[in-house]
Amino acid sequence: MTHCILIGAPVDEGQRRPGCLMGPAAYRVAGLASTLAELGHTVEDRGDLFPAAGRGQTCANPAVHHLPEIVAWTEALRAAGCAAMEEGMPIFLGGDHALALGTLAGVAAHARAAGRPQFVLWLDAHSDFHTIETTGSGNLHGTPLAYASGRPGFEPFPAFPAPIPGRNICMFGIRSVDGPELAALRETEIVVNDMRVLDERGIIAPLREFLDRVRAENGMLHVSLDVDFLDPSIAPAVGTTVPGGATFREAHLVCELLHESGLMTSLDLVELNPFLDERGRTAKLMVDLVGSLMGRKVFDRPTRSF
Ligand code: NNH
Ligand code: MN
Ligand code: MN
Ligand code: MN
Repeated sequence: MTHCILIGAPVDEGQRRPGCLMGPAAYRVAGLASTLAELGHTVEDRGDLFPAAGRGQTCANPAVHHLPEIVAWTEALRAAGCAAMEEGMPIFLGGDHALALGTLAGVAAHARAAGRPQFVLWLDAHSDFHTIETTGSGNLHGTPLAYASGRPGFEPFPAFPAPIPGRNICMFGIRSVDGPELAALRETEIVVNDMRVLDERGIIAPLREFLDRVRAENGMLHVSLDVDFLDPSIAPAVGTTVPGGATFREAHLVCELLHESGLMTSLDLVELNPFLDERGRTAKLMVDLVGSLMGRKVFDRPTRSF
């Protein structure tokens, strides 16, 4: 039984397609709290965060937009995330992926205080490894992993607490990487399980390799689930669809294995844009996946030790 703390983060300024601000409401309508409660968990919904006003920060890259607003979100989510880690498992209801600048900072601050290493599983079509200097779109939802890795070029943001080493970061589902991201990723030890790797090796082996390391090092594990990890045919409600995503069965398998591992300590649900959905099907699928992450299974079987 887990104490699940729902934190709404209606961030919409990290990209240019309005609608992600409706994400937290859509998860609530789709039954997230009752899904968790039916699995035997306690649920505390802390409502939606409301960040302070932006303070006018600027940067050299003219493409970047809404920088002060995203800095304010980062500060608010860092504080809320770090505090929630003391009391249970935060589930951050996005909101676009810029919210992970704050959630990663919050969980990393908590892990540092707890003396445990932080690990990150990034389920996404995109690597989100731009700095605010390299982003060509200027959309800050493409930057959180670079910030969490301690890359320079985030001066307007608070310094990241205990930058996360590349070998503690694992990407899954990647199929869209920009040139500057690729060049920077090559210099890191981040494990990039792109779609080619998943086609060749499947889900289980690469995920076990990563989870074994989390367990061996007694790590905290933050999972960041971007809707565009999923194939657009099953999850249309996202502004940045990329063909060739995870299938229904692959996505559920990831979630089931994560649950079996017992290692996940915090979760982001990001990029859902309910304005683009079809009768709530993407919101419902995301809630269904959270069900698998938190223990729903078709049939009881002995839990295999990882
Ligand atoms: N790499 C692109 C950019 O920075 C796309 C990022 N979009 C995402 N990331 N949806 O998950 O603009
Ligand atoms: Mn703690
Ligand atoms: Mn993303
Ligand atoms: Mn993405």
